[in-house]
Amino acid sequence: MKFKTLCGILLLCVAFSYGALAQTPVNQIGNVTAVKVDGQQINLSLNNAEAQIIVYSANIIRVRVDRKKLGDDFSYAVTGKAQKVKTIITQSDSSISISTDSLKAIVRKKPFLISFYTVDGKLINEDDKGLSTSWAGDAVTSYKKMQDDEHFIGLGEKTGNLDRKGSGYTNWNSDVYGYAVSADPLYSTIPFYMGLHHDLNYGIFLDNTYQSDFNFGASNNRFSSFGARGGILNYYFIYHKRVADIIRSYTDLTGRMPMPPLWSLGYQQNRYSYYPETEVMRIANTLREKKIPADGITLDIHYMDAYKLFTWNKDRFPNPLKMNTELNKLGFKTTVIVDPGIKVEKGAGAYERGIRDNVYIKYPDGEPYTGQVWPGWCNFPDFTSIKGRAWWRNEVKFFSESGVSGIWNDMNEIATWGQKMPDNVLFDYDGKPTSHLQAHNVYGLQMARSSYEGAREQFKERPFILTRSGYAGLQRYTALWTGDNRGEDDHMLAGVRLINSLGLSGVAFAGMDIGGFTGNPTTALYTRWIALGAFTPYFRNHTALNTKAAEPWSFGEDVLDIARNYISLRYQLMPYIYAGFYEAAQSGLPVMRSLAINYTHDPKILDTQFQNQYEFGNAFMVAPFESAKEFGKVYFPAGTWYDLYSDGLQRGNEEKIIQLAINKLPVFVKGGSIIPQQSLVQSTSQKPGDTLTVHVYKGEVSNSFVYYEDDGKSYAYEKGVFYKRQISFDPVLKEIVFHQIEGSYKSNFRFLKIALHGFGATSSISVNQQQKNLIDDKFAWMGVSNNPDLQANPNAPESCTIKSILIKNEDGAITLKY
Ligand code: NBV
Repeated sequence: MKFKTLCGILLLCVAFSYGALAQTPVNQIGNVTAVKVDGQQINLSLNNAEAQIIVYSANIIRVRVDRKKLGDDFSYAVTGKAQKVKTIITQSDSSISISTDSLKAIVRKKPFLISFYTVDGKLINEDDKGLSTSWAGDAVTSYKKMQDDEHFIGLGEKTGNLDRKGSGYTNWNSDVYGYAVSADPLYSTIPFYMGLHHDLNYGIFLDNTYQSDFNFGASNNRFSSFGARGGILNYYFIYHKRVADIIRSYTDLTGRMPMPPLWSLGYQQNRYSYYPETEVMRIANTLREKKIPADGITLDIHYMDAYKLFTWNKDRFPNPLKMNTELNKLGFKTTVIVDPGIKVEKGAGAYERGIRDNVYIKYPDGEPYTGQVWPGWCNFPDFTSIKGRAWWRNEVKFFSESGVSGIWNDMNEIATWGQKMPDNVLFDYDGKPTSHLQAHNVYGLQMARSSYEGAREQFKERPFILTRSGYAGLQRYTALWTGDNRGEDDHMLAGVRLINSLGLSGVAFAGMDIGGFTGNPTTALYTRWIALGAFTPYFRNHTALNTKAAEPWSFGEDVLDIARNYISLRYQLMPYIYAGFYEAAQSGLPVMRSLAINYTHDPKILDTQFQNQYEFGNAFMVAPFESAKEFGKVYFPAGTWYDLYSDGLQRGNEEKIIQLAINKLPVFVKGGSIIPQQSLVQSTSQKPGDTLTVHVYKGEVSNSFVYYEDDGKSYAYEKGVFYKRQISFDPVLKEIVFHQIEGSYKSNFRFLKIALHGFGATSSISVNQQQKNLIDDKFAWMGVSNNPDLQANPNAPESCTIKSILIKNEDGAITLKY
């Protein structure tokens, strides 16, 4: 071979291998090459990317990284603005240090690595030194070193264990009819989780709407990682000592729920589908006749004319306004289902208005995307566009004109037959046109937002909005339920974990189909599930087409008794539950709380045998078990615990095997708890009696409870028309104090009955310094003693003995000393 030819071949080989190198399958972020500090923000140039580190608040540091120039900021999730806080930024050749009063980040320059520390130097979280941040194709991933004994919780609507260690998850909103208890992904995306190790807790929120992937040491023993298949790496690192504060900061970023209408916390009766009108009225009347308190009736797709949105089937529902008004008189509110698919039908009102306003999502050639779903071939509104949302808000008028009070957003993943929406469908994305790949995971959120905003404009009272699909921040507009579960034991327990995980991820108002959507639960399972449902935030019984009847009277008299007991209990606890929702609206803390919130570093709570236990508000601990079990092992975390029914005392930090009975859901009350209870009503539209019973359970540590009332339906509370009062218990000072009232609303209750549990022989108490005698009382949370309307109920659990006193509910502070 000639020398020249040889050189040529050699050159070619070198060029080829360089080319291959330049396109290595994984591209690392590289070294920091330039640093520019701009107030609380640091702009970094890197070999292969650009980055920004932004101090968002004393406890939140945001990281943005892109291979291109970092563009404008836009988020459907984040509404919280960066705050001005004291920030100290120093630099050396090798690193940059960023400190606030609560958190410190160190950026190493060669290569780029970020680690987070407490102010006293404890390592909270760090990039994996070798892996850092990299791209594989368009997918960007941040790799964090797995710390010793690190555990992970949250990530929204995700199946699996409370402790996510060893698992990996994908976020791509999916319609998963009758899903398996291990299925992933489900319907919604909340890319926020918390890591726990060495008494340190942190949160990471990856705000990227492309398909995202999380790995918590699944098939690897080196790292936890998060990333997305497109877009930029954009995450918020949150540090606080307490999980509750991390959730507060996360909801500072993504918003909190508004106060729900009180009726939406009552029992909701549902099936796919109740029709015609006579059947709806039969259900409503039967609930009243059988004295099962209820507030909601939900209409599934058969209320529509051939499933066409914004229509009523006039044969089945000749006069919806009249029917809904009658239901209102009986104390029921109506919620109707909506799907995003608008039938393509020349001349049809809503469809034509959508064409006129140019609201439908389109292919790149300008043809609307047409997919098949219930009504046939449909177009789909672009809820990511201002005009799409405006059109929907206006269409929602149809429901206010029909006397509807709630909107249930279904199929908004988007679900179509075939479940394969093409990638090349275009969305406005609020003026930043993008493909389905980026818009998919926010479609449900934007639909729920449009329904909420429409209802807020059109409805006279606070609306109830429910969604199946969503993205981080959905709590600002809507409640969420966990879709098409099955009538099986492991679904009931998986549902508990799903709701708990949603609660850890900012969504306080969540529920599952009680009784299971597909299939038929056994009688025992149905009974257990409906009792449990009374201790979930959104309490709805729902079942699919072609399943057996699942109303509380469908499983025999005993089940009816038990269902009535627990639903009645929920209504008596309404003041307590409403206060729980107020707390969620104020701080983001969920109503249904994984034990990881209050007992974060007690290793037992992550143990799979105890992971389904949860707190409902701050007072109750619920221990759910499979329906066929006769005995169950309960873990009692630190503190003193009372059996709800007998007041039997139980020390904390102990495991105990308890006997299970079908008429008794295992529920325990934490020592120190304060629980307001009202008289039984059949609907939240009924006024309870004028005495509020306030239960106080003696405990070893002080506690306080924020009692809250408002009218339960208008927006007046936003202008201070509420009644709020802190109630505290102090075992050292031996006092119970009702503090000054805040707000201008007048309480429903003229009297307070103080019910003391576990106060032993105490026979008198001073009320604002006047000594009064206590009365010995028999008390049961449910059953005959609280419900004179009912015959003696053989399924009522036992009663206990308490001490009580009746006092006037005065506006000034009331101090009781025992
Ligand atoms: O609208 C019918 C159902 C509804 O009952 C269910 O709750 C949703 O999750 N919907 C799904 C449509 C498909 C059911 C096969």
